[in-house]
Amino acid sequence: MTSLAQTDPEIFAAIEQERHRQTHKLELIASENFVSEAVLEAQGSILTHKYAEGYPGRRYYGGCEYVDQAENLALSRVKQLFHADYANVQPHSGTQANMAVYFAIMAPGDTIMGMDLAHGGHLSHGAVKNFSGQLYRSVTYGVRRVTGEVDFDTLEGLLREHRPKVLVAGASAYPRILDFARFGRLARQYEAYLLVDIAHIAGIIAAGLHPSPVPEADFVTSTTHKTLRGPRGGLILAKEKYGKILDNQIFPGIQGGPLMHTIAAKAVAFKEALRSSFKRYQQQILTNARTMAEEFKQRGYSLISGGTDNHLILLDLTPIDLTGQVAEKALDQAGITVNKNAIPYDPRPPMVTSGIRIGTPAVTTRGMKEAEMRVIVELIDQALSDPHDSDRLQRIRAQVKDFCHQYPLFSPEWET
Ligand code: DSN
Repeated sequence: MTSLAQTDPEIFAAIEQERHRQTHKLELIASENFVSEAVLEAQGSILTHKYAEGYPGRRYYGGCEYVDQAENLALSRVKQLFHADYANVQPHSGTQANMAVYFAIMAPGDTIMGMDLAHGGHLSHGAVKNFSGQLYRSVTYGVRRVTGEVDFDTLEGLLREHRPKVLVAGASAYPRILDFARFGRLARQYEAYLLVDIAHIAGIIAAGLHPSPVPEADFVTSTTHKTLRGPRGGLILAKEKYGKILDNQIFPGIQGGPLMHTIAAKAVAFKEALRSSFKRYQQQILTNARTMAEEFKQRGYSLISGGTDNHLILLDLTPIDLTGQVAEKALDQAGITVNKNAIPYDPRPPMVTSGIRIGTPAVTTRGMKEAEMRVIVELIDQALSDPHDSDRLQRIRAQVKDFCHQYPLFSPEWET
């Protein structure tokens, strides 16, 4: 990046420091990942120059023949990956994908029903501070206090009482399999559209290691950068009959020019996800998460739902008398990046919380396996056993740095 270093040394320095942080710290934020060099090259390419409002073959600008090729490749690959009839790869984010679906089928004041943010749901599923909770009448369901799993009995009662226009399934901090077939049956019974937001688990679904919502749902939305390991962005899948209205909602409805460099990078990521190594990669994400869960349990930690079926675990810190805020800060000082996270029925406010969320996609991309997961839990345990001892946290940080040194951000193992 010699040109950047000369033109803008401050931004160059920020990027280099971030590169150093990503390389020398343990990235355990469940929604983050590291992309391949090929994805980075497409994302950083000259396609950023091109305006292409519209869709392949029907644009509002000339000179779109090559970006059309890129978007068509992204579309055909993502449809193949998820066995979907229709796809739109233009959403800039998962929230914009959700917004396009809502605008396609709801009028302001209609009722939306999604998982409570405090129980693992997402802002764009009807949270009060999000447009989805302000434009629409929001009703939320949650998980059972004892099992930590979706409370389908209460959910059905709410469906019967409120008759929402849209039922949203999907979560940001839910460690168990989501029973999309059951969501589908309930949505049909109570005549609600079913939207499934697979942002967190898209890669696991693409690999066939979590049931797919595509046969059950009217609409499936996702981000492209979490387990799917692509560039930052969103997508929509749906039955063909909704194609025209969804296309119109994304453009000209809520977005202008699509980000063609990002769409090309999405196409590259979808190609990578169709390779056989991607299934092995997703399997390793799951094995790593289960290994961590078992290791934490053996050390006496409490896990929401008692374990995990996917890429993340949610630690309840109440029994060790720590807040998520204190734990996140201590771990950060120790070179381990996680996020504080509300646990179901959390008495503490969102900036404090009683839990932390830990995910394995990024460390798995680096080639770390079960043995490394046990080392990571040992390091976390050491840091949390005395979160105010700065000297000790600094010593752990040095250990983390040495440990990370052995693993490139993107393991060659996943390149084929
Ligand atoms: N911010 C994402 C996450 O961390 O789960 C969801 O949008």
